[in-house]
Amino acid sequence: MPISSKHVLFFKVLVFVVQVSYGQLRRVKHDEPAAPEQHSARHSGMWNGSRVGLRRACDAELEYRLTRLEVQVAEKTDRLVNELKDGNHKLQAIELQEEEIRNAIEGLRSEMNNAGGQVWQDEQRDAPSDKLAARIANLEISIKVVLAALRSLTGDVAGIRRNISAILAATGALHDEMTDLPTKRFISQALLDIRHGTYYPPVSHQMTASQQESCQPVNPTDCMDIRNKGTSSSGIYTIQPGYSSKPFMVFCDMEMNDGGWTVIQSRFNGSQDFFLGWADYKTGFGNIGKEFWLGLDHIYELTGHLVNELLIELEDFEGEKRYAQYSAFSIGPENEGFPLKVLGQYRGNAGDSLEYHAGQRFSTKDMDHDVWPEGSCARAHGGAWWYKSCDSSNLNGLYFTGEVPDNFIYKGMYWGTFRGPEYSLKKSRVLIRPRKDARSSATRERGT
Ligand SMILES: [Ca+2]
Repeated sequence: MPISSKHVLFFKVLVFVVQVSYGQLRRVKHDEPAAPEQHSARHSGMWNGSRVGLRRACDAELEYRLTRLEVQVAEKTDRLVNELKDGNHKLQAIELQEEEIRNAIEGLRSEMNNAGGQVWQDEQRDAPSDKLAARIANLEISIKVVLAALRSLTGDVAGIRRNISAILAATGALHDEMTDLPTKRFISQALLDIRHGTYYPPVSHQMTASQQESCQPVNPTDCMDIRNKGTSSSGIYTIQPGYSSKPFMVFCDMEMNDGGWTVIQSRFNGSQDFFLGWADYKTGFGNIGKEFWLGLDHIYELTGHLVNELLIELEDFEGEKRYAQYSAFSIGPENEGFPLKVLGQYRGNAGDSLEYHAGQRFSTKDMDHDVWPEGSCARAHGGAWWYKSCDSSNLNGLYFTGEVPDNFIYKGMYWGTFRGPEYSLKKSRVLIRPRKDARSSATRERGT
């Protein structure tokens, strides 16, 4: 049976109860004073006795109807709770019924009060009437409880309705996304079309600018990669190491010692200021074709996941050239302070003035990572390097022309084992290239 008709039936029962009670009480009220003889003639003939009997009959009738009403309210409560759980589409009907029940009960109570008041006025209050009044009060409390429960359930249903709306919205968005996803069959067909040169991306699968970029010819990963592909002239090239998010330009030396070297530092005339801060050393500065520092970010991208060789070329103002080569070189990421993580075996003729710095973090004049607690090596020695406490080389130091004044010892661009800290060199170049054995593991990483 549909909910609305059940409620209508209940309402009709209530109205019937109200009408019957009202009619009964009206008769009690009107008959009593107006026709005592008639009344007594129809019944026992004793006026006093008939008044008492009538009141008792009235109480009995009220008690019977109250009992029915109590049972019905109790049943109705259970049914309403169950039906509310069925779904919120019934909510409106229940809200309407709530109002009707309230009105019916209110009408019944007011009639009973009027009638009861009249009877009690005539007869003074006695025990049965008090009992009836108590039951009416209880009934009223029960109805209030039902109404409160209804309101609470109404709130729950409204919350559930909001949740369902949110879920429906999310489901709709998911469905939209799913319809935008290419199917396996679509991808297979597109690959076939690409192979036959007949592929045109549909509008919904147009590539973004960055996706189109990734379809451009792949950049070489470093200068060795360029040399391996047959280029043998030194110069500026664009590379993109495997762990770099975007390509950048470097100077490649393709002649020195079989070539394939990426230059990470170059100085030869002092035109570029090297006494700079962390941000500059991180991102790089200078002119790639002249004097420059490639940048710790790029050096990390080139060496952080692929062990390189390191080559340092030096020249003094007398034209004397020396070199220091290390079999392995790798630095760590910025959050570790770009440490000189790996420094392999030295060979060359400049002497080993870097071993002292192995394992140290990079320091600049505004970023003190050295192990000299009292001061800043970078500020004291006018450079930026993997200072310890402090240095045996300082290739990013101040640019002088040869011998430095006493108060500038250690502050020049020096290499301790070549001309010592009192002499500032003319030229310095720092170059890297992947170790031959590292290349094969790197190509495996790239899946080529
Ligand atoms: Ca310090």
